Amino acid sequence: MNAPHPSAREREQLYRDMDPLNLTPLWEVLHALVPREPATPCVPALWKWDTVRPLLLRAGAAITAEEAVRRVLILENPALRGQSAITQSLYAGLQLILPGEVAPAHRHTQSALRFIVEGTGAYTAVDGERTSMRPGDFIITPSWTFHDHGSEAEGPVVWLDGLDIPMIRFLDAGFAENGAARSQEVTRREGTSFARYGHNMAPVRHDAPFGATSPIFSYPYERSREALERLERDAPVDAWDGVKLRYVNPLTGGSPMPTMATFMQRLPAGFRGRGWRQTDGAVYSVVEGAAVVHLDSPRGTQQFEVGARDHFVVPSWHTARFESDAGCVLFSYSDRPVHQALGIHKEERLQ
Ligand code: 1HN
Repeated sequence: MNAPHPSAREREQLYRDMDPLNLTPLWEVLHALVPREPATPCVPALWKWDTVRPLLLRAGAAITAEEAVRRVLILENPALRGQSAITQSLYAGLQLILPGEVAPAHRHTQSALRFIVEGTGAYTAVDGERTSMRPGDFIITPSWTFHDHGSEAEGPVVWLDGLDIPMIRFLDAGFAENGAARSQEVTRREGTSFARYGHNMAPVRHDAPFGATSPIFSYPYERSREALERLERDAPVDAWDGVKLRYVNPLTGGSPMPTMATFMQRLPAGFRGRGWRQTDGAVYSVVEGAAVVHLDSPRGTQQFEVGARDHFVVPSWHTARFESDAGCVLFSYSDRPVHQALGIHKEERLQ
């Protein structure tokens, strides 16, 4: 090898001299700091229900909900192992609760969503009000509200937990505390919040009880499904998304949680979607039916064949396209509200 150019040798000495002072030259890292376009380290990933479910049930035999506090298998992005993250900003896990169990009350700064995957008859209690869980229901735990879960079901109940854990960790802004009792005392009958806020009406003299988070804890699948079915029948189908609706905070029209947006969409039978990409990486739970997800990025092309209760992640700025022969319903969540609050959200739809 040739001897380094004098200026190169000088530079290396300069770097060595500044290093102990915790100084480093910007020009060596500038390109990576300000990429021409998003270059996420996250990779697409798929968790098939058939392979995850037996492990969840084994976890049910290995530890009680009480001992685990939350009996969850974390869906870790293969490129972010050890970070409890499915994207750079989002956490995802599958939680199991068995008949008679209680996951004890606590609260934390992190916002959580639950999307029910299997089983009926478990409940979550938020701020003294219980909500029953049914497959396809989308349920919210607002930041800093006490919550506990319990099950009076016949069999296992599993839901997807979506939290903004990596985001709150990044901001070093997390607090948590345990509740005084294992299960919260019930102070409002089930359905009270839904009656107050869930019918395109709102109490005349109530402020937002949970600040920036929706006052509705549960968005039942029955209603989302009905809306999607009607729109598939009676309105134009979008060439990229099929029929896609976003869940809203009824008091603001914005996302149900300040850090996470949630969506449900229906791909009609025979759907051949066009490609799109967006800056918000998204986590998907397949509710019904089956689809093929085509993914493209500079790293390559992939296809996921997905069916009911499978989970997958579409990272930031990866081009995705959906196809479905039999029809499919997809739930998804992302950090889009944060992108929008910062004025940096970007979406491209390919023709
Ligand atoms: C949590 O509180 C729940 O309440 C689930 O069910 C998953 C992951 C990390 C931190 C808190 C729950 C969680 C969590």
